[in-house]
Amino acid sequence: MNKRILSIALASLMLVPVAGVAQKSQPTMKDVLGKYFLIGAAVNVNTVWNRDAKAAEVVKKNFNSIVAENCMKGEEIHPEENVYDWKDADQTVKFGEENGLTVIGHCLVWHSQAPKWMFVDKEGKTVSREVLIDRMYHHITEVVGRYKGRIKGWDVINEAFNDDGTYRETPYYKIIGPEYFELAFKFAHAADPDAELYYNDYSMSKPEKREAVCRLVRNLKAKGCRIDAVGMQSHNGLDYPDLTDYENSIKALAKEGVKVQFTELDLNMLPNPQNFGGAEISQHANYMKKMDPYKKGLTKNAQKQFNERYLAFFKIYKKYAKDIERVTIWGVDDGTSWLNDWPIPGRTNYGLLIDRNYQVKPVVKDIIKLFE
Ligand code: 9MR
Repeated sequence: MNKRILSIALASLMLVPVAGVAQKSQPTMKDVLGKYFLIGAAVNVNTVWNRDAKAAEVVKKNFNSIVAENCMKGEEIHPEENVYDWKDADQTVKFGEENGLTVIGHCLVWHSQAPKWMFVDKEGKTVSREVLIDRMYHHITEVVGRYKGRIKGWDVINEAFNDDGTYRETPYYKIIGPEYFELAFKFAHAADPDAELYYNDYSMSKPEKREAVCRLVRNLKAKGCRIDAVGMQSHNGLDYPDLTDYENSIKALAKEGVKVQFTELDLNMLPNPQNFGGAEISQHANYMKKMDPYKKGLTKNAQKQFNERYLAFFKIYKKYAKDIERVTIWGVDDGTSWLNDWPIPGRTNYGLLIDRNYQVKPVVKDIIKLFE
């Protein structure tokens, strides 16, 4: 071998291990946080069908769990009384299974995005209690039954309390009465006895709401219902929720004997109109330039606040890891996050841990360090 060939051969030998080592030395969230709890993302249909291939890659690399952002909601999956549209939901479950991701189901009973036909008869008149119970039974039985053994757990009821702890006056509540909670959990359990069952809500750190949900857990248990965990959605902002209140909710729920999940974590970086917060989807305000200050990117100061706030939440998740079953980010990347359109449409928000170019944000390294 002459000298030139020898030096090329040596150089290429050196490159291979160097590249290999470089890849291995970058653990992702699922590698490290995954030892404590499930770490997930809400996925949309473009991701699971690989139409957004970059999003699909980012999910596979960084997370070990998924939940459908929209396609398992009543309106989508059950558009008419005896008509189900399974294709996107089937694909979501398939995407999860093919990539070793634990699949979570969202959501069975929710007043918002409920199928339009659910609460009225053919003449448009409100249905009777018996009819609605029957419809709820069929909906839950079909949807949960179809994915029996393939979905780890279901958000059985979503957002059923007001922030002051009173029952939200949903059609389910008005037509059936508070008994609908127990019925929904029983129907879901019968359809897949091995599936975990959850109650899920936003603004869960508000003391009145926390107390109402703890009471719900006690009532359900007293009635012999299965309930494994409560989801604190965690659509957070820079100045809400109060972290002590947040921790108090984790403690209170754990005391009731259920696991805690952070089911829809994100961090709203934009100014909110007065009295907005939580995730009340019906809230809406018109676009104003001054409410959209970071079109070209966060300022240094805002970036610093973003990092510190995310770290504060993950410190709490580490502290209470034994009580926590799952942390799920609500979306994959900033570009497709619902926060760009709520409560003001068309803004540029930065609430997630993956940016618009599908790059994992720098704070993730520090989050990972917390758990190493
Ligand atoms: O992120 C979802 C968005 O794409 C939908 O338009 C919206 C409509 O209901 O629902 C969003 O997800 C909500 C979730 O299902 C329940 N908690 C609040 C979430 C944000 O609104």
